[in-house]
Order: sequence, then C-alpha cells, then structure tokens
Amino acid sequence: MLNCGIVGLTLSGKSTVFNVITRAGAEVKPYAGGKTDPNRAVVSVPDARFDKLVEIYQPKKITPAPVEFVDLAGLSRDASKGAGLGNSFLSFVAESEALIHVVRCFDNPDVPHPEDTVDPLRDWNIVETELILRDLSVIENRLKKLHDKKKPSPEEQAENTLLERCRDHLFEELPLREMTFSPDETRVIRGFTFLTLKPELVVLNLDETQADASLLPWLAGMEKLASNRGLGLVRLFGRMEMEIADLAPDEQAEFLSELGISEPGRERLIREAYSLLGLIYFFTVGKEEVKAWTIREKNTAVEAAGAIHSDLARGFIRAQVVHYVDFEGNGFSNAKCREKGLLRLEGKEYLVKDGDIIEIRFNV
Ligand SMILES: Nc1nc2c(ncn2[C@@H]2O[C@H](COP(=O)(O)OP(=O)(O)OP(=O)(O)O)[C@@H](O)[C@H]2O)c(=O)[nH]1
Ligand SMILES: [Mg+2]
Repeated sequence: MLNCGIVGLTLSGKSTVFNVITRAGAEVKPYAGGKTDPNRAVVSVPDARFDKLVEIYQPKKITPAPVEFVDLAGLSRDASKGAGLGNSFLSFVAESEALIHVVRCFDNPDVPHPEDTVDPLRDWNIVETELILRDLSVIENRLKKLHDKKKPSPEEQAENTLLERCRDHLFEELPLREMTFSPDETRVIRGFTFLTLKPELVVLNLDETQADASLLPWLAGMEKLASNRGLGLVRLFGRMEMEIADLAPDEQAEFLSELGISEPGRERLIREAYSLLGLIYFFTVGKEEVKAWTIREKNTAVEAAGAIHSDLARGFIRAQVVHYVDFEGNGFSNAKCREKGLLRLEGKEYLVKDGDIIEIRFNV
C-alpha cells in the first residue's frame, strides 16, 4: 500500500492535518511529547471520473484507489543526533514513500513553538537539515564498511564512488532527490531508503485569520523555495478544516468562503500527494466491480495486467483500451467508441495512460 508520512517540527499541526485528510480523529493537543507509534489511516483518492463510472455501471463492489497516511511524532532540532524522539522517529520516516511536510504558520500563544517564533522558512530548513544529516550518517556508515574491505568487488567499488558522490551532494546541504542517477545507480540507491530522496509536499498550516495572502510576509520566500526545489506546496487551514470536517461538503465550502478561503484543502492535498508519487491509475469496469488500479507513470499494458493478477500478465494476449475522456465524450457507449476506433486492442508494450479503462484479454 502506498504510504505518505506526515513530518514536521513538534506542534506544527501534523495530527491536525492528518485528521483533515483522513477524518480519523487522532489526538490533537497543545503540548508535545508522549506517543511514538504513529497514527495510520487509509483514504480513497477522490476522483470525479471514478465516481461517474460508478454511477454508470452501478456495480456490486466499488474499489477506489487507496493511499495510507501516517502521522508521525514531531521532529526537533538535532533529531539526527538523537535529540527528542530522534532516530526512532527517523526510522518511521524511512518507511514512507512520500513526505508531507507540515510547516507551522499559525501563531497561537496557547501552543508553545519549539523555536519560540513563527518563521516557516527557518522551520522548513531545520527539518530538511535533520533529514539530510540522517542520510549522511547512513552513507558514512556504509562507506566505512566498504573502505574496510581488503578486496572490494567491482560492484562495491562502483557503490563506493556513487556513495561518495551522494555524500558530497549532501555536504552542500542539498537533498538527494536533486541528483540524477543511471538505472544501475538507481538500483543501488533504492536499497537504502534515503529520506531526502522521497518526494515532498509542503503544507503551510495556516490559521483562519491568515486567509489574506498579502498579510503573509514569508509566503513569497516559501513559494520560491518550493519552485526552485521542485516541491509541492499547499496552503491548508488545518484547525478550521478539522473542525468543519463533519459538515456536508457544500456547507464546508460556504463556511470557508465566508472566511475568504476559496477552496477546502483536503481533496487537493490528497491528489497532490498522489501525483507527487508519480502515480497514475487505470480503471476496470463492469457490473461486478468498478475499480481504480494504481500503477506508475510509463507502465506498460502487461505491467498493468500484472497489477491485477500475475496470471493476467503471464497469459496476456491483448488489452482492450478506451480512455475515460473518449468514453465520456461518446455518451459512455462502448459501441460508439469502437466505431470511431477509440476502443481498441493494444499489445504488451502499450504505455498505459492515467484514466484508461482497460480490459485484459488473456489465456492461461
Ligand atoms: N490557532 C491554530 N492552532 C492550531 C492550528 N493547527 C493546529 N493548532 C493547534 O496546535 C496544537 C498542536 O496541534 P497538533 O496537530 O497536535 O500538532 P502536532 O504537530 O501533531 O504536535 P506533536 O505531534 O506533539 O508534534 C493543537 O492545540 C492545535 O489545536 C491552526 O491552524 N491554528
Ligand atoms: Mg501529533
């Protein structure tokens, strides 16, 4: 299952954001500490196309794409040196495939700030530095082992060169995700679960009094950082959206618009997290089940078949494919799509597109 870890400094609103996303009702409190095992919850990725297909087919079973969110304990300065929850926290981060980095923007005298003042850019940097230092220590441990080898194999020599390159990059205080790797190097790198290699979405956790962007002097700096670094950036009114989560969607929207907030952040956040992971989905449809299947960008038809069942990949003959947009544009009629050549048979190497509706023809 896909997994997004929610990271950030202590008392930045991580559990609040987790509750907004998952509606799981995790404990939110104005003091830090205590719990180390994370809160977890699985949510469905919202998708209007999927909802429409369900409406058309009225299936017995509905299976949207799932993604798991994990609310981690707060990070503090020097965590990589063992401060706060330190390394046990960082090992939980290693499990996640993507990071949602919550940055505190709200000012609240009842909730102590671990760094005393509100300064989103500084806070983002503290967490980033801890992630970099943790990756560095993993690399240095491995390099030490490699250096101790009397007769390193050619693979080990290549690994050594690669890790030294990574180390030098981290020394510049830059995350590993900004490096480029050959396919061979990628295979080696994958074995390490580096934290700064994970895609990251920054969530600016705002107070309801901060709806007017012109009153946020640090916002331009955060936006520049996100675009320079290729990070996602979402503004979220964490506490407010958590409090209204039980209202109907239109009531929520009305409530927020009265505060000058144009769009609830929840759905956008889930979608952004999903696309951040480089994931797409295809649909299978029918009276029995309508299902969204998660695969990676540039996966082929036979890989898509394998996501459904290994038998389908093994006995793959052809994939019958129509894209959702064409299906919708032709009144959800397979016959019409076939007539126009939009419903067609594709071979093993066909690159599946986000929103393809697929039926695998196979023989085992
Ligand atoms: N005013 C205001 N308070 C907020 C906002 N978001 C969170 N808080 C408050 O900040 C406190 C901490 O929120 P949590 O969501 O528990 O923070 P956390 O990052 O999970 O905290 P730890 O897990 O202890 O690190 C709670 O008292 C929240 O009500 C916000 O947008 N505005
Ligand atoms: Mg928390």
